[in-house]
Amino acid sequence: MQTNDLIFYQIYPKSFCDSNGDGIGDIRGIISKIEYLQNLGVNAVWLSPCFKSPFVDNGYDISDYRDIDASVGTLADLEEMIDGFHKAGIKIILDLVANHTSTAHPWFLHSRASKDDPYREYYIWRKTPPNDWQSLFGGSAWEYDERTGEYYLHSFAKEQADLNWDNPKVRREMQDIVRFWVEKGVDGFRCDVLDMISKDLISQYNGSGPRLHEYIRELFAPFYGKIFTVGECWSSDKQNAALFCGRERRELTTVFSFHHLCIDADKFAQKKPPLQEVCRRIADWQCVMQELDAPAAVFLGNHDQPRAVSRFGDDTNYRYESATMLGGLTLLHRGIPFLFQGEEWGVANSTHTSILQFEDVESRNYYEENRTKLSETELLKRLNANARDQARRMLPWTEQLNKSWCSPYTRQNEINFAKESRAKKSVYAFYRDLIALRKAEPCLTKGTYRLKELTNGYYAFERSYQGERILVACCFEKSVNAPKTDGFKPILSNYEKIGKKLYPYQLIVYRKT
Ligand code: TEU
Ligand code: CA
Repeated sequence: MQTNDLIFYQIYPKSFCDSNGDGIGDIRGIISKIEYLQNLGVNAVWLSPCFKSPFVDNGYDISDYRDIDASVGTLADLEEMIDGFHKAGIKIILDLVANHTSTAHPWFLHSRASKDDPYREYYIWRKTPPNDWQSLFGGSAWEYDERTGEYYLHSFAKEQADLNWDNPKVRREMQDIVRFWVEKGVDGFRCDVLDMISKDLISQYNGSGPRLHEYIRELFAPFYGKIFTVGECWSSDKQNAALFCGRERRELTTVFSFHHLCIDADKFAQKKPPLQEVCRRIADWQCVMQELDAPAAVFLGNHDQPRAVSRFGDDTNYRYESATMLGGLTLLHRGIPFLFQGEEWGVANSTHTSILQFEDVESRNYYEENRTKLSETELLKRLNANARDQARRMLPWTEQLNKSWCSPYTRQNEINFAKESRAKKSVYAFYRDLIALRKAEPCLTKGTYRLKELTNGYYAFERSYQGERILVACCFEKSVNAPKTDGFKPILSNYEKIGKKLYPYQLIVYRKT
């Protein structure tokens, strides 16, 4: 599959667009926005899970992989959506949650019923916990189940039981699910925590087990080269990137790597990361993937991250400038850009004043675990800055707050699509320009990447292809002297003025032929 020219847009179905006013985004809502996405210029969509689910982890706890949750629509709606995307020239990939199922999945109901059930070995049961692994959402990863007096492994919420991939039946089930959706016409998958499917229970670390690569290859073998696959692999680094993405490996199209988002180890306590360090890590990853001749997945946000403009930019004084500069980082690098819904309007974090306004299981657990250790003010500050809820609030299409399954976005009056689309100067308009530029310049889709300069004031990189060169300069928080640009002519900037200095969060794209 040709991947050079892909530009992805991630849709979080429950919060994207609500077509029937019940407060929950739905598939018919997505269908109604296909034209919007076409106008924006993206040509691929990643849809977060909308399968049958108790929604303990917002759909990442699946109870039926082949059906759609009634709260968001029907299978027929989804088929219509796939068709609609394809007619609009947009590829569509689904979320494949292979590491765990909901404990409401029939496999698990069988598995927990008795030790002799044929489904027992679908999950990971032990008489006593063989390690002290922690759930990523807090507490032990082992849950005691009274029915059979054993513990099962759950890397995430206790309602998300980890599958036993060492059981060949489980591997076959997952491959059948992949086949089911490929036959329905989907173009590929974003694979949830894929590097966790193989485990070594006596190791300290949950994931990256000894049979990981064998399982990935086996899962996609019948489809390799025909579908697009991006693995969410928190373990991916310089050393192992080749194992996931090396062409000869026949594993994945690309991986999401997270180094640039994990500068501070403590997720909730992290402060604004230095842009120089963020860009250094992006640049490093560009080089790693270029060396492999594989596309890098380029992104600054997703449904697990706070809003990029609030985290990396300045959503108060320079919201337009910083949101557009960050858009440049996502859309001008080598590889495949992934935009997260609302990013193209500069949607920022909102500020909430009570834990009840945070719905996410990770946020709630964090609050519970820390409420005796930290003050209420500190806890809310941390949640407002770093909770996943920030990415998951209903998308503000208009000024009006509509009914919403979660606590509403607090800046809707000021930041919304209606306003963005009316304004001459808007984040949205600039995103469209960036996307159009990317599509018009083979240098941006096919060109090589080179780090030109990285200082504590700005980042500059160059792309080049068949004698054409594009230079991108991104200024950080403060105005600094512009880099040398001999022979290059500016072709796009988020400021009208282009001078000897770069202004705060200024982005300038230059060309030389
Ligand atoms: O995320 C994996 C994951 O490791 C994150 O949950 C991460 O620990 C967290 O966001 C850090 O704050 C994937 C999905 O993207 C996420 O939405 C799911 O909750 C998780 O897997 C379980 O399926
Ligand atoms: Ca709805």
